Amino acid sequence: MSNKPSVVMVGLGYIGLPTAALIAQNKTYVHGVDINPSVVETINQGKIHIVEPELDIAVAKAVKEGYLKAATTPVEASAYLIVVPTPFKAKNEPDISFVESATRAVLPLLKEDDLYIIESTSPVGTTEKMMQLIFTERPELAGKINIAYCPERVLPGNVMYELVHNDRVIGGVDEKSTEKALAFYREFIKGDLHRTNARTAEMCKLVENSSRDVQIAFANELSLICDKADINVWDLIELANKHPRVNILQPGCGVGGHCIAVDPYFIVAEYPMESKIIGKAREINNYKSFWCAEKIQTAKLEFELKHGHKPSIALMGLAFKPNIDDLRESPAKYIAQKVLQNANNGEYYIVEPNITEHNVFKITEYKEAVEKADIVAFLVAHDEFKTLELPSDKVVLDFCGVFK
Ligand code: SAJ
Repeated sequence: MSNKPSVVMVGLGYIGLPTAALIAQNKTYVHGVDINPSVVETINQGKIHIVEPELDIAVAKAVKEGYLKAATTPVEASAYLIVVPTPFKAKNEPDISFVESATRAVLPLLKEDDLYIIESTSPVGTTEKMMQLIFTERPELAGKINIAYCPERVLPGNVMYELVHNDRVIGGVDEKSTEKALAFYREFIKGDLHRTNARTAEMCKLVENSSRDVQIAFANELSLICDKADINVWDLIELANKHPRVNILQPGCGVGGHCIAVDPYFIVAEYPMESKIIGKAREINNYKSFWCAEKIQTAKLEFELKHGHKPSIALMGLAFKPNIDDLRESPAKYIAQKVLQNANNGEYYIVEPNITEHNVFKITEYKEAVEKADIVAFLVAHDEFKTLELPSDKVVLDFCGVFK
């Protein structure tokens, strides 16, 4: 068997690396590309630079058996996958410059019949734009290569399972491209593969995450209303969800992570007049974090008025959601920063059981923090917190339903 790579994976991050490992597990040679030399070096040693269950084993095996190799530049292959970040610029506008530079890097290597797939979350029309770029630079390839968009939909923390078992939406720029991309994914994905065009596939990814954002915004809005109405929002939602066609999500400190708090802006930036609910949901979810910080501030002042001295405060959780160590775009982190800005010599205990240290926050063990603090504010519903026994003299602010 020749060990010529048949797949080039551009971008070895949270999605690119697991996907590369999965393809390599299938005994297909994968050449991974990343601009960061230390990432390349780590992977070539059979190690990983991100936290994701089971990924370490898969990468170690793929590298050891010679099916996965990393480098800073691409080589010739028959399929090219673009799995790079699409951040946003000022004014929440999507920035597709990484997709473009990844495309330019593989452009000289493309040949007739090759497959070029974008997986990066992208604004609608990006795949067509990249097709134009490819055909402008390589006019002899027009209509002769297969170009498609296929978003991933895996949940951080469960990536290795979901990559294989989730359904996928595959949209080519023409039917032949869709079929070729479908045949490619069928080799390693057990979920159903659904055919569409590139624009619909791009919008589908954005809509999935916007839908979740809008639903969480509804729950967060209810939490604000219930706070004024003196109603327990958790009880309310549980009761409303007894209706056979109602399924309200859970309120929290806001929405974090690299996906749900970002992707809706890709729609709003392009279609501002039409995407009223999607834009408003972003505002509500962002406001919820601000509101939580204000609530802590108010509790602090009330305590001082009542007791004549400043309270000590425990901030419970920094991650962007329960039971992970990922602090990216975390509302809890935002709240902690905001509260500490107004710290005014008060005593604070910052808790995050899933990390041991942080370059800004001094981390305190969670039981110790609860014991020492007068005010305990729950920002993330980590499992460890649920069994805590809280003495009745503590002021408890449960923003995320730890004790619902
Ligand atoms: N959250 C709530 N209330 C809820 C559910 C979530 O406040 O009822 C908050 C979480 O605490 C967190 C944020 O929402 O701050 C996002 O968490 P999440 O678990 O909903 O989603 P992510 O960001 O980990 O992953 C999402 C998933 N998308 C959907 O569920 C529609 C995942 O399938 C996508 O692959 C991923 O985004 C992505 O990469 O786009």
